[in-house]
Amino acid sequence: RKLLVATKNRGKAKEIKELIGDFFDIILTLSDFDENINIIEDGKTFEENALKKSKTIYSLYKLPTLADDSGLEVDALDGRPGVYSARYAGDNATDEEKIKKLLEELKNIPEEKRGAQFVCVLTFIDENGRMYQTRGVCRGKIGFAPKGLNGFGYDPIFIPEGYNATFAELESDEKNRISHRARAFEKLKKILGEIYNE
Ligand code: ITT
Repeated sequence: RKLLVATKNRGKAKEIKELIGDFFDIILTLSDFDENINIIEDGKTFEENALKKSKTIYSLYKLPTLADDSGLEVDALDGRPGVYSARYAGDNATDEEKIKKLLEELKNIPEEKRGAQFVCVLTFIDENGRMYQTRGVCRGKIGFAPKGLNGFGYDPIFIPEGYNATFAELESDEKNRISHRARAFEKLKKILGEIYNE
């Protein structure tokens, strides 16, 4: 069985492959099968954007399709950057530039007000065009300087609740036990188990 994953983000793609389990024999991401497609993510919610990405790819290929729309919601910024997390510092900005901009915006915010959460919404469309959506959240806080080399995106400044280390300081197995993406996958895997009777 084949799965198409509607993502161009390599950090995300790696985690998706680690988290999805044994339901699919072949997992392809956009860089494998459609590297030039450009899906405009203009939705106001993670749900809208994940649906748009998965629908676009499903309608072209009619194969099981998964999309992940995710982002970081910072309490002191009323939930920003949220759905704009990828483009927060401009369209072609690096992760380092995004992190720098966020730390600058939060420079006068004390530790107790630096709460934040990562959100991940997964949309799966099966071979018959049925759509399923799950959401996972991971609470934590924003550190004062980037730490760690693992992961991607905002991982070097996100300290998950109950830890004294950033996501980028955790081993990928550990992040994959507690992350927003892990939680969304726990729910999705129950659904996949029912669909595919495993
Ligand atoms: P695709 O749409 O191609 O999947 P993208 O990077 O544009 O890739 P999103 O629109 O969902 O994906 O943006 C999510 C952004 O939120 C992503 O670029 C990261 O900066 C951030 N993000 C999401 N999950 C993250 C995680 O687990 N760790 C760190 N940053 C994360």
